[in-house]
Amino acid sequence: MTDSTERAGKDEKEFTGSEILLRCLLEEGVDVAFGYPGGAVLPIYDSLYRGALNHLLARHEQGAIHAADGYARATGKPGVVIATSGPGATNLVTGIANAQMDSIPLVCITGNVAQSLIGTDAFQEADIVGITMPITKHSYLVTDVKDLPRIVKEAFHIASTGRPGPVLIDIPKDVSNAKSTFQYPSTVTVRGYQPKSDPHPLQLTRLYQALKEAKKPLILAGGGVVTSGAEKELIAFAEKARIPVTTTLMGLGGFPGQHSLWLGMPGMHGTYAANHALLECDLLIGIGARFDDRVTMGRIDKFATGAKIVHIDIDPAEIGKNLDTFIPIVGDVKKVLASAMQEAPRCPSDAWLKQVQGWYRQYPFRYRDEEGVLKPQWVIQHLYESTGGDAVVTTDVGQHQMWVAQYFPFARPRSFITSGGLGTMGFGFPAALGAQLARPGETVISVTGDGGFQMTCQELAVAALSEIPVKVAVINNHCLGMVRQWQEIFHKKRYSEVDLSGSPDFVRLTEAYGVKAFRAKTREEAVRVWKEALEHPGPAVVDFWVHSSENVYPMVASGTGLDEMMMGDEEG
Ligand SMILES: Cc1ncc(C[n+]2csc(CCOP(=O)(O)OP(=O)(O)O)c2C)c(N)n1
Repeated sequence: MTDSTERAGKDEKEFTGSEILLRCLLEEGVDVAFGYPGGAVLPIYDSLYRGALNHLLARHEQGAIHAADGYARATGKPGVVIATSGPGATNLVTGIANAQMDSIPLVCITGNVAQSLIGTDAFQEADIVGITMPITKHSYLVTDVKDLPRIVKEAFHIASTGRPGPVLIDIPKDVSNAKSTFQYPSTVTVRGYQPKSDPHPLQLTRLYQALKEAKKPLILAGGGVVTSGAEKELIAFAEKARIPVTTTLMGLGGFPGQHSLWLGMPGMHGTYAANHALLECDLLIGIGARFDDRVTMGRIDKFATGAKIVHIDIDPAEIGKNLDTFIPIVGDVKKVLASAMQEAPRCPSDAWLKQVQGWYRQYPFRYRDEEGVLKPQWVIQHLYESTGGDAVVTTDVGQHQMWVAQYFPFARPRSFITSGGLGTMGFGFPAALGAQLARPGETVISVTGDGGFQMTCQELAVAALSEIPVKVAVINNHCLGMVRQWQEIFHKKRYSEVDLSGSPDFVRLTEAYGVKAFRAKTREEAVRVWKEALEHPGPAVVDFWVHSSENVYPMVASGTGLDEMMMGDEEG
């Protein structure tokens, strides 16, 4: 890729590469960066010394990148992370892959050894551009300080346009020390990169024709709806054409969980209504969704077999990747739906709507309520009721993540922040810190497992020091719940390495960081301490000791059809 940039103003004064980088970040309107220093980024950190840019010192680079990711998901703006060469850079790898899988805009800045040392196995040298090539949207190794402004401009542009994703900028130490004048480009053009946002009118006409013919239409809305800010257009389109909507894990909040057309989440732990609608629909409109195996179970032969597939996505590579597509519509979901809602005909779907809404009412999520037992599902319901649903919720990965998806009906986009594609334990808590910084006046709750919390709980130091008032709800079942569940169901209860005995006392651990902590073992305690935690002006952790052998239901096993749902304890 090369540039064609217009220069804005000329300033003959010379700056070091690291000062130029700082100026570029400020030009981009970056209001917070997350990171961790080291030898190769000493010049960059020196330029941050005067505090022109708000920087948060994480306690691990993985914490820094997940925080930047949480910031990006909460705002839609690129998150920025800075790490040193070698181990600092490799500690970012999980976070980069995580952002790539969920199409999250990040600009990841790494230092590298001086160019004269590259390739010599120098101290703390790692080929981070090579390592992350398959998990970034784009990456740069800066070889000349004069290229830095153009590269930063391009990096923010690429990260945040089209299908967003992480962009890496690797800056050797000699480049950050070298001097040059500074001019920030006012425009950016990257050859070979022109994401198409307007849909082809012919494909839209085909869609309208298909809508006229469909008796059992269904919308499958994914994270692309949230990314493109298309929630209003989606509501208008679904209401006008009278089509029920199921939202994937990444799409939750992209369509209101209280809307009468909503059928809940589909797939492995989805609703009966959504899964059966997928089985029976005659027109399936995938919108910013990628038909992944947590929705299809990898059984394309059993998935929406009677349906014509319409696929709307900004990324042409997604179309036809998993399913044969009858009507491909490449474009920005918001623009596509804005056109479609004007002209879409009303589907002849009354009987179908009655049927799917009946399923939704008849088969709600259920769990066995037992006297004196603190159930994790009840805790999630309580988090919802105590906030009136008015909160940004992040999760980690595991059972608690699925219970949040099931029992916390999100009304707004960007209010549910979760690691959908990579399924990264350790994501949720630092992501909540980034989200809270992005949305200071709002209640931000990090729902996490006792396993996942231990992967990044060192970031409690950041919460304490910067007084970030995140409320952490540890759904503590004393085990790696989701793995335990699979071992129970698929490995004849041969529980192997899922017992988390030896975990610290989370209350004392949290207090050691200077953060307020509570524990609840009963409902009464849960109600009382959660209220206190919410009212506490600073960060707080609540350790909910929940029933440890609870399973997430319904469940569809990988490799089986959506018609083979295990309904669980409350089977009816
Ligand atoms: C980094 C990472 N390692 C391993 C896994 C596999 N894994 C998925 S869920 C899970 C259990 C999570 O346990 P916990 O955090 O306690 O949450 P729970 O399922 O009990 O709610 C594991 C180990 C993962 N998703 N991420």
